[in-house]
Amino acid sequence: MERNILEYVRETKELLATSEILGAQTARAAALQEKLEDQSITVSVIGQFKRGKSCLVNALLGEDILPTGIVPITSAATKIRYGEPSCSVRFFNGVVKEVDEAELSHYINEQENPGNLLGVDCVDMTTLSDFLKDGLTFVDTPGIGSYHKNNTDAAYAFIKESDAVIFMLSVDSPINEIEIDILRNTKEYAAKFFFAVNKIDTIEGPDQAAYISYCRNLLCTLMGVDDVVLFPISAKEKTGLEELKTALNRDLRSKVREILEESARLKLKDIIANALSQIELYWKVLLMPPAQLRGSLSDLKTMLADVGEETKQTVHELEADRDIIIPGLEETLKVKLNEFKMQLSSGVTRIFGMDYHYELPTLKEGEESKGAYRLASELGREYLEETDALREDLDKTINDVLMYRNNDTVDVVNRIYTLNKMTRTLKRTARILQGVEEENPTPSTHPIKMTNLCP
Ligand SMILES: Nc1nc2c(ncn2[C@@H]2O[C@H](COP(=O)(O)OP(=O)(O)OP(=O)(O)O)[C@@H](O)[C@H]2O)c(=O)[nH]1
Ligand SMILES: [Mg+2]
Repeated sequence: MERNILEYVRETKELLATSEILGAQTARAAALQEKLEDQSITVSVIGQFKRGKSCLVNALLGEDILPTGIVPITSAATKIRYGEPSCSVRFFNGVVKEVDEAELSHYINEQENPGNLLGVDCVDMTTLSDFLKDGLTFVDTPGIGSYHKNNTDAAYAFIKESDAVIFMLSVDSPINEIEIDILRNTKEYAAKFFFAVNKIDTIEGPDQAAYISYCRNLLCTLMGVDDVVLFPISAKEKTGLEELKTALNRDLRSKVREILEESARLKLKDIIANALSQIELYWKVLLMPPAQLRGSLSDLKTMLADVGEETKQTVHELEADRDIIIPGLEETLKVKLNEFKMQLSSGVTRIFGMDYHYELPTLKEGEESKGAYRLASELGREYLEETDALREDLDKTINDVLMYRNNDTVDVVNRIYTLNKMTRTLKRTARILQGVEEENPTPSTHPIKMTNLCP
């Protein structure tokens, strides 16, 4: 590509930001732009459950940071960067809690936090391991394919963020369907692969050679290449790690730019594909038969009324303590407001099949309120006002969407025109990213016909 991938990411982000329905993809494009500007590489260890991923991360860092075990363990991704030791848990509701490293297991161990009841999104850690120097972010992901589906979902969600991947196999089970599926999926997002075959300490020389040769042949077929390098290791006995480290140092640190560009190209393609399907869904809502639309609108009104009632109930309970100052109440209500936004988003997705996201502010748990202490009744009233504003905002947005159906106004035609223009630009960028379209073709001489406005 002649133009820099960063330019495409920036342009796409600006284009997506002009539409009120593409908030989630705009946020992804913004994060991608930031990552490219920072030149930081994310390397994830991924694979089926119990392959020894967490053991490998501990061994590479030279510290037993992550919980490991014989039963399914890791339930959330842990991102580890270079820096003075720190550890914080990020929850889905936007709360970030600083924790002691020794407490980590309480949050990301399937056995201690079953089904991720605590709602942990991921963990951010920093440690002074030399291996992490030069902007490398190392990630331990949950195991895929165990009975605990939440771990599989969390791992797949994280694969999208990886630039390079250590794909973890193990000699105790030959490559299976689940692993083939993980590999197929990861190829869509990651630019560089390292294949590690773990638990090599459990088999003898001739069996090792036969196993490695079998894996190599199969991986060549799956990756569509003539050769792949495999790293036989024992994360437990700490053997074979130097070879893997040398390859990681050589291939990652010296090729940061190439890897990031290739990874950004794959990710931008995915962002565009998601944005296009979002626009398609939007059209579906617009073209819904009137009876179905009436049903969906009435479901929306019911949903908004229900959440409104719940909020009133919460505030009513606070009113009982109206003249009391309750420590920590302000923070609790901020968390509740984030949860309220998540509730509205999932309601719209359920009713209209349209992805809808509010930005969730990151909240530090237990942070001392800077201002004076406030009465419970005062905070309750503010909370009610904010949730009412959110409900009205959602009602208005959906009504704006319906305005598209009113064929009389010039405004409607303009908006449809803009959406179509956006669709064409996104499709063209996707084709350039795939290398099937020139970057600077001669401009089309055909004017756009108003009769071609609908996709
Ligand atoms: N013999 C042997 N056992 C290992 C090796 N590496 C890991 N194990 C064992 O394999 C089990 C699983 O290790 P983990 O690191 O928890 O595996 P994981 O892939 O992170 O597991 P999940 O997070 O549940 O997906 C533990 O009992 C480890 O002691 C190895 O190289 N050799
Ligand atoms: Mg693990």
